[in-house]
Amino acid sequence: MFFEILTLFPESMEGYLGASILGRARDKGLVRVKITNIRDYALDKHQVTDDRPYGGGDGMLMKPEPLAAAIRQALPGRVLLTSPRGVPFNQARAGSLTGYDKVILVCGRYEGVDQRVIDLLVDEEISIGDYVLTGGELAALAIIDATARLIPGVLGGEDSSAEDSFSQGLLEHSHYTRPREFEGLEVPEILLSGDHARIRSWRRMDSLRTTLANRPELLDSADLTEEERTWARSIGWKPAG
Ligand code: 4GO
Repeated sequence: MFFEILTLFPESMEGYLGASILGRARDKGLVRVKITNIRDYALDKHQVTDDRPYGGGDGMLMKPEPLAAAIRQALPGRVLLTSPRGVPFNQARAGSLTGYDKVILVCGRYEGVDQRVIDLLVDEEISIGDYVLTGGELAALAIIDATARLIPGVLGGEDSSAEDSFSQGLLEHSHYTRPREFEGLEVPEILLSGDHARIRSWRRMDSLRTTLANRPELLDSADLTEEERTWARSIGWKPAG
């Protein structure tokens, strides 16, 4: 899969993309990343990329011509703009993006981009959460990271992402490694038992418990057995509707 990032701050991206799992995925040729400096497409002598908003107001906008030229040279591909106005990014959207050969990520700066570039060239505006960043770069990295790790071969195991948080509609169960006792806290006995059926059911209950505590709304759309629903109610879940 090929990601092309359009940014005014190319130097901010390479460190993260070159490290660890993503770096190895690139070395293996499973993921290709190109970082394009939008400023290279500003054709005036001073390579201006910003301008003042029509209608007034604070701050500057990305002017349309350099941005449109940068996007057009990257086509064909699925064009995403990272923006707090976008549709929420989630695990399902990451999964859908793996269906494209090329994803072009436009990183906004200043107060945002001229709407006509969005109307003409952007396929979807995506938000990584309800907060405002100084630029779209971190959001683009999050989208690339979440998507790339779903590509077969990028993570270690055969199907290493299958038990992630969200992939079953619930948050993931807790994890423990050695030592058996750490600062007075013991690893749950069941995990040492070697009884895989009981371990599976402990993990499922832990997952339900954590989801109820942190993201109770997820339980309403999770695929739960009648037994699990009864148990979740017994620990305080109040189903919606
Ligand atoms: C994306 C971009 C937040 C997100 C951004 C987000 N802030 N929640 N900032 O995905 C236009 C100029 C947007 C800075 C950019």
